[in-house]
Amino acid sequence: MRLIQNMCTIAEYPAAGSAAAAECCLGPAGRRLVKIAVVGASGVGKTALVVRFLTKRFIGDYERNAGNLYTRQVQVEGETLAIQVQDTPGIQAHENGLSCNEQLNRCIRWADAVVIVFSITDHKSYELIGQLHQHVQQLHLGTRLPVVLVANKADLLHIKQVDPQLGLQLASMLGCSFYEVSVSENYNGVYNAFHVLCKEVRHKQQPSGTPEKRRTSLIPRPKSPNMQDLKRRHAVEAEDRWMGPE
Ligand SMILES: Nc1nc2c(ncn2[C@@H]2O[C@H](COP(=O)(O)OP(=O)(O)OP(=O)(O)O)[C@@H](O)[C@H]2O)c(=O)[nH]1
Ligand SMILES: [Mg+2]
Repeated sequence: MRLIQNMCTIAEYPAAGSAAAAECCLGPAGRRLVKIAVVGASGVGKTALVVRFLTKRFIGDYERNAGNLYTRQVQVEGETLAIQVQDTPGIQAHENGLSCNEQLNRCIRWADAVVIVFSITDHKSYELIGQLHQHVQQLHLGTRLPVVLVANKADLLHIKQVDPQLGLQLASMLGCSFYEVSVSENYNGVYNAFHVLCKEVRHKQQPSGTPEKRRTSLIPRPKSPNMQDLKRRHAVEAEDRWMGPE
């Protein structure tokens, strides 16, 4: 996947049912659009992750609870896609459930794929993953939503509260991909997490061997004679001509 420069920031993601949301599958210039929401507890590095993915840079100090929508073009498997990444405010777990307001729910419903982030330095952020994953799935009932679980701050092993191995186990239990990353120190893991999501969405939107593809391969093409055919035909015709008079 290759990122194409020219990022723009939009203050609000389109509300469900709005004209912008209706264009859900097509981005600028009619490109296939992939919409990704990044969710997780407060302070786990959601904004840092999004900024790192889009700019390759780690700044270290980010606006808290930012809810920006970033638009960018990316290349995935040879196709240029329009990608929208929605950063979200931190979620907290309460006794009676998660603190997901309607705006956040709208954002999760809007998304084609979700990145769920926790920090290995914050056990509470890990504890709410199960509930959060369930909540995300409930908002997408009837579809298999591509989800990636990201364990961030891998550079802070000396103050870890969660063994990254637990993240891997949890991801396989939830049936999603898992990436242990350090947004501050390593770009590759961040890139891979988004790349795998874009690929999954792309395959979901256009599964390989779609009727369109199969139809073209099933239509018998008129055979154009190759050189050997032509030589053979020419030889037979010459023979016929030569044999003819006899
Ligand atoms: N050491 C280290 N610090 C990180 C890493 N990722 C993020 N941080 C720091 O963690 C803090 C929180 O990062 P944010 O990106 O603001 O976290 P957030 O999840 O967006 O937080 P909210 O918007 O408040 O929900 C910042 O001080 C970041 O610099 C990392 O991989 N390693
Ligand atoms: Mg943030």
